[in-house]
Amino acid sequence: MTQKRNELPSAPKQGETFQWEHYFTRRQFLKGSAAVTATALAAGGLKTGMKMGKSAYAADELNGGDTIDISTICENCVWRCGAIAKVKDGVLVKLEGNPEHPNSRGKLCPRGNAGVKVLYDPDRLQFPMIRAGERGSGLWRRVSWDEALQFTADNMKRIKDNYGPEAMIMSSTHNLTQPYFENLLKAFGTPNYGTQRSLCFNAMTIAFTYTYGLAQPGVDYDNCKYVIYTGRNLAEAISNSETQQMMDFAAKGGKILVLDPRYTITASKAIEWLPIKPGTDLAFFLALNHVVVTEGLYDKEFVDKYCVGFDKLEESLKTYSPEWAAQRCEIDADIIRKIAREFASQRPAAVAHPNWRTSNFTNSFQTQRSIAILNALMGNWGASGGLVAGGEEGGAALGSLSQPPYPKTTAPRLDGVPWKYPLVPLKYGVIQEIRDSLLTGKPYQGKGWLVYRQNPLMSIPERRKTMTALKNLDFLAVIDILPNDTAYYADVILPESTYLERWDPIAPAGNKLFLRQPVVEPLYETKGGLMILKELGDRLGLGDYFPYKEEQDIIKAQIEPFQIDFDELVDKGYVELESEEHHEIEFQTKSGKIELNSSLLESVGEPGVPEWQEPPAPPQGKFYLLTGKVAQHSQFTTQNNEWLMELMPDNPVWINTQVAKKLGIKNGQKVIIESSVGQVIDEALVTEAIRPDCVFIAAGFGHLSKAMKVGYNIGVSNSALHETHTDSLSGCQALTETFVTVRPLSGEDLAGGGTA
Ligand SMILES: Nc1nc2c(c(=O)[nH]1)N[C@H]1C(S)=C(S)[C@@H](COP(=O)(O)OP(=O)(O)OC[C@H]3O[C@@H](n4cnc5c(=O)[nH]c(N)nc54)[C@H](O)[C@@H]3O)O[C@H]1N2
Ligand SMILES: Nc1nc2c(c(=O)[nH]1)N[C@H]1C(S)=C(S)[C@@H](COP(=O)(O)OP(=O)(O)OC[C@H]3O[C@@H](n4cnc5c(=O)[nH]c(N)nc54)[C@H](O)[C@@H]3O)O[C@H]1N2
Ligand code: SF4
Ligand SMILES: [Mo]
Repeated sequence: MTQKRNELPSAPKQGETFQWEHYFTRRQFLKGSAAVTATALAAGGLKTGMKMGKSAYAADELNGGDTIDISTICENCVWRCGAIAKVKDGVLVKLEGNPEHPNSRGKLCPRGNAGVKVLYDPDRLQFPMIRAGERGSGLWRRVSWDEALQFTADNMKRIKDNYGPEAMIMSSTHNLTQPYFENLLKAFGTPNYGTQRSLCFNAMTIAFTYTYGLAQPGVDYDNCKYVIYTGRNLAEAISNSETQQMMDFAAKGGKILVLDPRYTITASKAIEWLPIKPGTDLAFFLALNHVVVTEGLYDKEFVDKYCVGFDKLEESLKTYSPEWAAQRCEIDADIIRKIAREFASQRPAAVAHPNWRTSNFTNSFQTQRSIAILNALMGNWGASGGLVAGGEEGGAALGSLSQPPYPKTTAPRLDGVPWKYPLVPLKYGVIQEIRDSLLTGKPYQGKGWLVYRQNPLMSIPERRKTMTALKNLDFLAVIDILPNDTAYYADVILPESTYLERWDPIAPAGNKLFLRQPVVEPLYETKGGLMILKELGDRLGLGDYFPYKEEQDIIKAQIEPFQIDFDELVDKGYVELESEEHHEIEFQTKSGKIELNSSLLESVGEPGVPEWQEPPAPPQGKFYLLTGKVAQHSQFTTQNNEWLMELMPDNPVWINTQVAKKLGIKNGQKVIIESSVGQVIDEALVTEAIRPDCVFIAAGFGHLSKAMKVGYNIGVSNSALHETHTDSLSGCQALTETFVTVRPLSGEDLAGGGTA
């Protein structure tokens, strides 16, 4: 393949070996790159206290006015908002929200706006490469696509021939091409599939599935009167449309109660913020349910008609009085009683939000069960102002290309699903167990790992352990857009085109079908994921499972049942289908009803109704380590985005004012934070906005990849501190069960210091 004209003169030639971090200097790139505007960023729907800085160069580029609009879909997080790309002379100058898309409602969040910088990041992956030195040495050889794909296929075949297909692990975080990634792993014949879900929402989705038969209900905000968020921080952990709905709800005086040990921006929108003791939300909800049931405040008619197991629930709740709960969650019994009464008085327009990343404690699953049950007691399902079907559920049945059936796999899964985790769905998995299996060799030794759109080295707790596990592998391949940390330690890297340069499968949203399409010509030697997977499949002898020549073949097959004109779809970016008819209430549980008492839990020897599980608490002198999202960054990926790094350049550790005083720690001072598995040095952010027994470090920073020149070694990684705790029922990791010490950094520490 010939070199593209947009390559830097310093880029290695094909076949050349190079030291990664020595290439692609930033200054050179900026001169020749697209002009971008910082006002694009400021157009975001949220106020983030942003500064205008060096990215304001060429800010008047838009003034010419002769841009064209192309509709596509954002990929800077999993919410996938509709976006309008403003393109001038083949250069993307600005991204805006598509008013027709229900997830963006016309606005992009700061990360969505900064998508321009994803496309024009000089550090992004530019061509396929194969490792040419020790793992992690940064020595690589630039190769052709043919060589990289053949190398990947040969290694996968070698592993299959020598150890069976199950020795090959494949993992991916939710994305539009994921069904084709799953296609590859099923056709290849490995059961070992890892997703981000056990690091994220397993507790919530599994609890709601076994209660309602539905994983992720939404909220009818327009008619709702009262919402309780439990560690859900919508104002910063953004789900664009729902964040907007929450803000509107707050503005019109809707009652919001936030339970969070930290004063988040969401808490600042609430009428009541309760800095609950970490891990005790279960006690709080058991007590709410107790009051609602013992005082007869629940919707009896709804419960009789749609629920099973009320008697067992009633019996089990007897002991969980507000006084009992107050001793555990450190919220006054009177307040708990008052909240229960006020909340129930608004039913059915009263919602205990299902939340999202509920991976805090091993009792989070039972907390979520109690939350699901409280909603059932409010009779709010499908009611005005209550819970509604949403999230991953429903949607139009898209067409597909026909392909052969998959081979049968008989090997047990490395992650223990279902033999150790009988309740965890196969498509969720327990990825941290896969990592652990690589260290124990049990139930057998995994040999290869193909990672797609994921950064397990940063996102799985106990980073040092993950690093050892990766080094144990015979073969590690990564498909990404950035030189992420996992890629830096890989054997081969397959560079995907960014979401602004490629076609992906259709993304349904409400009753519309949206299209992701290239808004500019792909830069460099990158390819869309659908083509990478197909070409890999072809080389593995699995071509029949990828019966398409180009991405559009898939899209055309998907829209085939609806008689939609492809060109119209491309032009407009979406098509609207007829609204679906309203269906009768139907619960996809074993009993066909809402299971207050879960027969499924009983069938695996667990109590059918939630019981109190005492969470671990830090010993004297240690703190709960809280983690979470910030509005300016996405997970472990945007810390190389210059615009977003200007908004939030690092992640200081929050520590309570009184505690800091006692420990002799001043704001901005360097402190050393230590857990049983690692140690980091960070700056202290001394604040009243956190409980005295907690510290908080935002997720995402502290990158190990030297090829991410903006993000490398900036801030700290809390995955370096997190211990691995997993809930035996939902497989969800429990991040707040890590306890740390914090002390000022001394000269001695510096002599032997460093981060884990
Ligand atoms: N300490 C701590 N750990 C956590 C969390 C936390 O809050 N704190 N949060 C947890 C949660 S909720 C989750 S969901 C997980 C997330 O865990 P991961 O999914 O592992 O993390 P991401 O940073 O989202 O990884 C996304 C990767 O996809 C790449 N990428 C982005 N766009 C594309 C694309 O178009 N194509 C390709 N091929 N690659 C792309 C990015 O460059 C990045 O490398 O982490 C969990 N772990
Ligand atoms: N800007 C931005 N938005 C995002 C993301 C992003 O990376 N950036 N990621 C997306 C993803 S994948 C997800 S999963 C969601 C996550 O969305 P959320 O779950 O809403 O947010 P998090 O920030 O992960 O964690 C929320 C809070 O849990 C609190 N917490 C910790 N332990 C406890 C406890 O025991 N009890 C209570 N009540 N609270 C506790 C923490 O203090 C933190 O404020 O956000 C999504 N939206
Ligand atoms: S919430 Fe923000 S980052 Fe996520 S898809 Fe929407 S605009 Fe993009
Ligand atoms: Mo997540």
